[in-house]
Amino acid sequence: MSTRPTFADITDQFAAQEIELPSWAFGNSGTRFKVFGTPGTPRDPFEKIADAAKVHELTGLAPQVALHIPWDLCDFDELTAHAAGLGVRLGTVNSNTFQDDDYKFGALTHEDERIRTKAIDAHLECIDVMDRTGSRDLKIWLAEGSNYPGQADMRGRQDRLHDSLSKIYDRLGEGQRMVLEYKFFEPSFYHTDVPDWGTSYTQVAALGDKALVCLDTGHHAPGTNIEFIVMQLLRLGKLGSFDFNSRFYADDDLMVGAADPFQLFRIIHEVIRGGGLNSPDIAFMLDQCHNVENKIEGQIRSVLNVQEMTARALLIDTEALTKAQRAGDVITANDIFMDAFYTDVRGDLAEWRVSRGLPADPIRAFRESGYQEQIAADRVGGTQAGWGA
Ligand code: PSV
Ligand code: MN
Ligand code: MN
Repeated sequence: MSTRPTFADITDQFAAQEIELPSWAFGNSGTRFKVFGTPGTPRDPFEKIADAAKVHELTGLAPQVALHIPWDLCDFDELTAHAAGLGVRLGTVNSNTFQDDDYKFGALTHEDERIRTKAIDAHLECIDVMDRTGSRDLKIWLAEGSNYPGQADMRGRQDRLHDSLSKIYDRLGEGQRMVLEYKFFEPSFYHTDVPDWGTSYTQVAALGDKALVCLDTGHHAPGTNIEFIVMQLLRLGKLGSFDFNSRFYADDDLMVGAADPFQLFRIIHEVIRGGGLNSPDIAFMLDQCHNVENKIEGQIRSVLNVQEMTARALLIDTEALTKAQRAGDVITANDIFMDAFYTDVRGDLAEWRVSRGLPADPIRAFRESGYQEQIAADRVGGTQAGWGA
């Protein structure tokens, strides 16, 4: 008798799925070259939240929105109420120490105590924001490093990073956490102060339980086995959050699942294997830019891609897989894995959505809703938000 789960067996598990949207995905952003503006792009954080809420309304998948400080500075009591009124919550607060001249040679690692203190204070202000919005996580991505051998004292920078992070960690309140994101290069090209999961892990492990690693799927060298890192961080209890996106070359920030759906499937398989699916301890976020595609549609497509690969990964016959693995039956083990990956769940998912009062095809529903035309007509005047505004 087959032990392969049916679609009906897995619905409860993906029904509970929540994916956090980044506020900056709704602004004009994309590349170092031309950023193409689009009519209807939000002019302030309130309009970004409204667009995010539309994604949630049509998919039921995205009840939380991450903020970026200072890009989203505003009255946070009003923003929190605005979000609640639209059926979403404010989520991860992302700090920004990469757009100020003072940070040319570093922020939390800077040799100059004045600048390092300024960078620490910027993070403490983010925690003040979290107190107001009820956000749990402070996400730290550092654009720090050097371009030339000999330019910087890598060891001293690592020590100062620890000291800076400790001061930020100490300010975290009850129930609040810090997640430290790594990235192997860019904007620095010789060395980066938090280039890999090992460095992030080392730094957060030295702080305590409230500090965890953030894994951005676009921040690895080509060919990296990302699902192995997912497995290891889950094993260590240190995976705090994902920044999902996909890449062909560098940190492309394209729609998750667009470049390599099989990689997304493999990552989610390890999430499930490690007990991380729907875990309240892991934030499943998108970190993307939409330069040429409609931004709201880009976010809808992305959350649906995550849902689709989750459903496929849940269809793996784990009992048979374990048996084949133990027996050293390589071909059968691989067949079982691939069989789930190749299962087309789109029809089942569409029916399931309808059974939950959601549109079968959320992108089509968005196009038919007239929302895009409405915001293009309404949002005239003011300055459109971009990556940095
Ligand atoms: C820059 O690489 C970056 O894409 C990081 O992934 C951050 O998470 C994001 O910007 C927002 O600060
Ligand atoms: Mn990221
Ligand atoms: Mn990135």
